[in-house]
Amino acid sequence: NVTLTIDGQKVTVPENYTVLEAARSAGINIPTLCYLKEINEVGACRVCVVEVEGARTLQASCVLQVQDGMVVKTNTKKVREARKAVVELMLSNHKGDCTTCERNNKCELQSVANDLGVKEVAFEGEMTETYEDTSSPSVVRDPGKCILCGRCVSVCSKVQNVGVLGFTNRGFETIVTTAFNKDMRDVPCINCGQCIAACPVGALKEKEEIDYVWDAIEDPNKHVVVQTAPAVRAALGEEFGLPMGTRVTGKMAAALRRLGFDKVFDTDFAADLTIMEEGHELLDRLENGGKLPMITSCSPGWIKFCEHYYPEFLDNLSTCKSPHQMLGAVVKSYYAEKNGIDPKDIYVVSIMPCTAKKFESQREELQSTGYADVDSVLTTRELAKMIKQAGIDFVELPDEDFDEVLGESTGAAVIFGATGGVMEAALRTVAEVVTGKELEKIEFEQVRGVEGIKEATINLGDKEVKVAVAHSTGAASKLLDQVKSGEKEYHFIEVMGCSGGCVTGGGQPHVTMKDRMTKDIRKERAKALYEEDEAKTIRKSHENPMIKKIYDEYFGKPNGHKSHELLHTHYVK
Ligand code: HC1
Ligand code: SF4
Repeated sequence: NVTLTIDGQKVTVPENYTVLEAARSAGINIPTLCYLKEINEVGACRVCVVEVEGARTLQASCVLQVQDGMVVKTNTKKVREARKAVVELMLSNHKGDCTTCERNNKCELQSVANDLGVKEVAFEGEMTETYEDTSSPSVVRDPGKCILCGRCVSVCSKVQNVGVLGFTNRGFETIVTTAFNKDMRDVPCINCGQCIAACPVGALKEKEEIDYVWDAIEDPNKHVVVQTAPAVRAALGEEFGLPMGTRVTGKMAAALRRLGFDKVFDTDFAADLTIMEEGHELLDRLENGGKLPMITSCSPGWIKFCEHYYPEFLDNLSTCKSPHQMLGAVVKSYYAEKNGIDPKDIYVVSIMPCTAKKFESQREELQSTGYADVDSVLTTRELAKMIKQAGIDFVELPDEDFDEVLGESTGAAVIFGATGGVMEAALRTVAEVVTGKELEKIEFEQVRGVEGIKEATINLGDKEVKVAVAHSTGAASKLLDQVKSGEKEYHFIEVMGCSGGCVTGGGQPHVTMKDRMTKDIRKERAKALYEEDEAKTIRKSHENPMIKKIYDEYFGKPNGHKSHELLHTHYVK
């Protein structure tokens, strides 16, 4: 440990701390903009400058290592003026349409400017010429709002190992863009939206689909069905001021009904269905010499990453569609037939924590009934906007249930939203199918938690099955490189495109810098899902009575003919 003095206060912290972290631990808030813990620590924006005794110039506290005996001042006239000047300069080249901006009231630039008491834009004049790129089905870029912090660039390259964003030009002309300034649609972006989550301002946002959904709801000829992903219930409450990790499943169902959806279903039902299909697919591959390791296929960012960067693993992907696509296909077949509704009149909306799901829903491979399985995908943030537009007092809503049959799910399904969850859910079912015996303990703790790559060896009767779990496509690259080189061997791998799994998907509520400093968002939100799992009476997918019913009435058996037609697909690049 080292002891330093910050604003006259003695502070003792671990020696690997920066001055910024030391100050925060002492309750002193130094503003930041370009700083993103462990991802973008570059000291570029200089909004976090402090005075250090003995140093001639102001120092960026986010990259300044603490030293024993250091004397730091964070609140002098010199510091305040320097910070203000930095922000004024940024504002002078920033499209300041705050009231109509996506990030109004959730913008880090706005709040830093406010906190510093910036009252006017000092250097108004010419602005860098830019245009909004709306070509991608998932991510919209507006460089006119970009403050060149580089957070998106670092996330895309360091965490996701994609690297389609970078700085171009010099000086005043500098912008963040793609190589050769190509449209987002034309670069190998995987649509994960992690750049959106990292952006402090409104320069990156999802492609909004709210108006299509309102139109469908208003259309008397449309039967509009909505489904919600596991991870949405763990984060939606944050948009209405509830603490991170508050589970709002019941209020969410109530809100959706009040918005006017005809049926409120749960993607979790289809997560159980996925486990039935994927579990049996794994057993079939193990027993009949199929392609191994089998790799999960529910995360569309990961699928696109595999197509672009690891095409040699395409045959390793499970042929299962992702759960929400399965549910869409089931709604437009089984549900349509049972209720005498023409599938052409059904409009399926998926509420997802993910921006890549927007791209996925438009894929040609995913239209098994002759219609798109899913018609619109809204992020958690977009759902919150609809609820606000409708004037619904979310916090005061009662808890309601999902609608019958396609709303019934188990604890195994809800943990899909956290890294390791699909693996654990699959193991709960596969273990019991193989051994014919009930598991004594259904929790597989080895695959839980936020470590980048997790491994376990599971005994299934007389078989030993080696499994691995990776989250973020960066971690997936490391794992796949080891598999490719023969260094590691597995039977079954779960990959989720985002670090932490769906709970921290690119469509989830934005998190303030203060919360980022003090909490691990991944853990807080995952906790809500594991709680819901524990609260469920049925916690294994194969025991879901409605899953049994749908196999009896419609699909026959897992991986049967009808399943293949509706629930499986093939990705060929
Ligand atoms: Fe996910 Fe999935 S878990 S991919 O992370 O398999 O988005 O939540 O809905 O489809 O069920 C996302 C979450 C989600 C699918 C399921
Ligand atoms: Fe990179 Fe993902 Fe953003 Fe695409 S969506 S630019 S892959 S971080």
